[in-house]
Amino acid sequence: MLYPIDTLTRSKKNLDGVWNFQVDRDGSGRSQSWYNGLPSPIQMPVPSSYNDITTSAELRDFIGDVWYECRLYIPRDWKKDNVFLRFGAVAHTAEVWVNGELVVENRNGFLPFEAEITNLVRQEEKLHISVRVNNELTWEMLPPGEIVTKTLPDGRVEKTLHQQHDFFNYVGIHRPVYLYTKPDVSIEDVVVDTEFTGDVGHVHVGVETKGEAASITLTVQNRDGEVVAAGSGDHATLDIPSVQLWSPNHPYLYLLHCKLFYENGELLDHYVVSVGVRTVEVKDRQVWLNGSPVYLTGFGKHEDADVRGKGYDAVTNVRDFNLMKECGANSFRTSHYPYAEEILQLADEMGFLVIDETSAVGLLSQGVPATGELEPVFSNGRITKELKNYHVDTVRRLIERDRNHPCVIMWSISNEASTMEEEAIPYFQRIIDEVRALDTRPIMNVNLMLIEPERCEVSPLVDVIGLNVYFGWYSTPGDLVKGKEDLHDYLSRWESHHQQPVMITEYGVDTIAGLHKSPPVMFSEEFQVEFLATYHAVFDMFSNVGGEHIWNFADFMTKQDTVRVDGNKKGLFTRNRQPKMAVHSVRERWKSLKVGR
Ligand code: GCB
Repeated sequence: MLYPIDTLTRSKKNLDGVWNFQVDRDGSGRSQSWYNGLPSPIQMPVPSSYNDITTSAELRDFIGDVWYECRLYIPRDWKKDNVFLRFGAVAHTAEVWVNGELVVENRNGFLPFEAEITNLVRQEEKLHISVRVNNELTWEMLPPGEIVTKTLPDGRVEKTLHQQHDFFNYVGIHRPVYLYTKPDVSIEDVVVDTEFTGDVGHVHVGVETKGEAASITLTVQNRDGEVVAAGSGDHATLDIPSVQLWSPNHPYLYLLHCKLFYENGELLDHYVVSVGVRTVEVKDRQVWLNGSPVYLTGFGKHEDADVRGKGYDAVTNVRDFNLMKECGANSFRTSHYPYAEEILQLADEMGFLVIDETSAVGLLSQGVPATGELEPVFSNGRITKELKNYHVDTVRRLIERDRNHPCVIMWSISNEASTMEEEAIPYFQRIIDEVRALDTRPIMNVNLMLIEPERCEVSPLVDVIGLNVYFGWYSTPGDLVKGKEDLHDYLSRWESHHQQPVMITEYGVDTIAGLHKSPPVMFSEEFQVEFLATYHAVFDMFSNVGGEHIWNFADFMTKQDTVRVDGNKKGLFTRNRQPKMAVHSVRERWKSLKVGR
């Protein structure tokens, strides 16, 4: 599904703004035909999570259905085109009606979906779009979770969400909503892959079309608008002489124009893709970019901001990227779900290497113990065929959505699954087979520190091993001497048992901005500085460590819990995107690190 853009043959209309909204307390909205109009709506911004927009604790923690609606006119000049309605993401499940007709259902809170509504468009009347959104998690979807219901003495049903992850279960219409047009004979998909020999860049292009076109032309323009390569047909390799390679320090993007023509030369469809020429591979226990080893510096992030929750917000994103550049980060992981397409577009433009993660977070026993034994989930029937199919569908949709982005260098298939079970092998093999059938990028799986290197069944199947490590925090809290020893021992064991590079995908400590302690104690800014420095010294002892991502870029909201003070405070920045003290020493380190170490 191509991202909607304006071209010579296509138009789009952004529907973001203030929509009508209503909570469906007893789940009767559908039987009462709320898709024809909400009885007593309030105002709700789109895109945004709805949870923090009002002052109601009931709405923040509500479990069940809510409804959104908006009405609009279709532009006159769209009459002859096919019209599509596209949602960037709605968490977690959605049903969409247009003019009272159900047009699409979606069960994935982090990926786009759309419906063709050409037949429902009446030019002289307003279009009525209605969306039912549900935020319940089950073990047949990702992220997994469970709703436990209890009937109270007064007959009311109380629902409690048991989730596997710590980030707040923000929900709503989270990403931009578009109406867009597509001609009858159209470009349905474009797949781009790049490599280079010497100073010639090779852009391999595959174009999928619908309908009968007489010819397809492909041209590559440089930043100055000059055509630097051209070809034709639905499969072609375009060679760019004196190519400018894409990298974090030089995020050079070309524009690939694909055009479909009728026999008489009439233009039928036109689509444009940004192309960064670069290669990624894993060899000699390192990640290589454009033929040289690259050491990843950066963060695990979240789509999270005050008031907006997980709603897409360009202001926050550009600020985040500026802060990351400023402290020497060259990369980030989309922990723990696919981020908005607009974020990847920005990463292409500003130059960040992205580890693109699925929403498979927490395929583990309920309530992960910080230390000790994990209960099985793959061997006790917890992980079902439905969940596996959902995971396969997620990686397929993720790759189809993101594969043209030069910023994406790796797929992360899960975060903190129970990978010491033998039964995890066929499950993950199926996911990995799906990824490999669709794309050539390296695959990573991320382990929590309870996974023993000698017993991890999934690591042998992947190209890069992600490790989340919190020794001296969740184990031996506050003791960095022991924490350092344990980290060293853990990394040594990974080094001797596995041949792949290891990426430190998480390390960090909760830190209250403004809390100062000497000598350092947990939660103080001094402790965060010391913890990070201690870890960095250990990473530098291992040549198989291919990168370090601090957990987290910024403080973020979690469910209410005794171990969280107004959210997870492991950010290097506050939730308002202001620096904590540790930013300075991290910047000094990352700016002085040699790319390949
Ligand atoms: C982890 C999880 C991450 C949590 C983090 C923490 O291992 O992957 O989602 O937020 O620990 O701070 O506890």
